[in-house]
Amino acid sequence: MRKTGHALIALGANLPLAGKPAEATLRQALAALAEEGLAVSAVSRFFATPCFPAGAGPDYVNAAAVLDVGQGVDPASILARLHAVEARFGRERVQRWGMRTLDLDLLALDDSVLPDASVQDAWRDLAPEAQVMAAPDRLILPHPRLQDRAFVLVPLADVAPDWVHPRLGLTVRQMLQALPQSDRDAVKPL
Ligand code: A4P
Ligand code: MG
Repeated sequence: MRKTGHALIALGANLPLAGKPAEATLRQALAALAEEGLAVSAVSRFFATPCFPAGAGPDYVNAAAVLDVGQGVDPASILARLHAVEARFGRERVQRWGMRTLDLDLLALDDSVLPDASVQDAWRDLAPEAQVMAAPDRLILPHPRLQDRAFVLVPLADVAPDWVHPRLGLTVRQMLQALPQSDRDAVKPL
């Protein structure tokens, strides 16, 4: 039995929606999560971050949040509700890593490793060339790219600095410390 139910999520947007800036979309999305039964217990600052891959579009606004999801919740149902909120805010999956009005990723659910340790490890260790080509067709937890990305880890450090990656044994703070200083410096509070 899982004792707690805390989901960590990443929010990102790099296109305006209905004439309003990405920042406004993130605020509306946080309110919409509550309507989906996902109680938001902490929200990071909002950050301006350079688009990855560089040149693929405008800068992003990124944030992270903690959701209280209760005991024994089905992780797939959390992702489904994140997708429902994305759909409400006009997310269109045109191109992988493409521009979007709202992207919500499930970063972690407590110390869950899904679907199992070897599959999580394989996705996490994917070569950069392969990352562009391949997208998982099932839920992978923790999110396979979270340890690589300052635009995820800097906001996450606001709300869950001591969360330990169940496969790497590192805290958010330690994963962030392992990134190049230039990556961290490029993530600027709005
Ligand atoms: N999927 C599996 N595991 C997960 C998980 N833990 N969380 C599946 C979310 N989704 C998960 O995701 C692709 C597939 O992965 C889905 O079928 C989902 O069920 P997606 O959200 O549909 O597609 P995507 O967002 O285009 O791809 P992906 O892999 O989520 O891209 P990323 O990694 O989210 O990158 N630059 C900056 N500065 N800031 C950003 O936020 N975001 C991206 C998107 C690119 N560049 C960015 C940013
Ligand atoms: Mg995504």
